[in-house]
Amino acid sequence: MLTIAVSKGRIYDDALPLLAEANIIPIDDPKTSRKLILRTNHDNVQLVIIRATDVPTFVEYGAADLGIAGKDVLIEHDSDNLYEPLDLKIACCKLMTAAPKGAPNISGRVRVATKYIKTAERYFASQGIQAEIIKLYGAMELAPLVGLADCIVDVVDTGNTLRANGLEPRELIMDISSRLVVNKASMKMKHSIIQPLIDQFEKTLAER
Ligand code: PRT
Ligand code: MG
Repeated sequence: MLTIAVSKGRIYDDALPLLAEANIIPIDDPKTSRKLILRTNHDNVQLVIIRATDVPTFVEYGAADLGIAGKDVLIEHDSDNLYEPLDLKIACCKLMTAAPKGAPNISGRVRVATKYIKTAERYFASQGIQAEIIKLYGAMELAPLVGLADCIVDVVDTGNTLRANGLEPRELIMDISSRLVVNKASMKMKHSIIQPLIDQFEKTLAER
């Protein structure tokens, strides 16, 4: 059995065409089904539908052989125990700082709300800025509005969510795309199915 971990939503939507090019077609649709394991057109290939932040964990522990995860999630997960053979160039966005529109840059200690605590810590340290990082699990945009933080670190696509909440993008931390990740043991034991899959993804991406 080959198990592929993906998250519902934008990564799933962008991964479907890639999987289809490799002739992997889910039978169930996560939008209408509550199943967390999706069968595919192959008896020996299944998808597990999990939270985006859990994908590296499933793959690292071998609960899934492969996974698709955002680079934002991977750098925050921060593990050497995963192969990352391919940039799939899907679910692209930017990891940025954002602050209330027009607010002056903070000098001295800055309070930052984010779910990317390790990444934010590293970023502000690299800039020589003293930062107090406040971990949130969602709705980061709210934090500066209610005085919880001076700024946030979050992923931005169109910027509409920032604008709708009176915030503006400030510094680019990193361009983000989703990556294929592979369990190290699976890469060895299931090489004869995983390598052709990687090759097919690569071919599809090259033709795009
Ligand atoms: O939603 P959930 O809490 O389950 O988890 P998640 O937010 O980690 O998962 P999901 O599916 O929303 O995102 C999965 C991956 O998609 C992320 O890890 C990123 O690599 C990537 N990605 C690409 C994005 C976006 N674009 C994006 N726009 N992830 C989140 N967003 C958010 C953004 O922060 C904002 O709140 O979507 C909202 C709309 O963005 P704007 O800028 O277009 O308004
Ligand atoms: Mg989300």
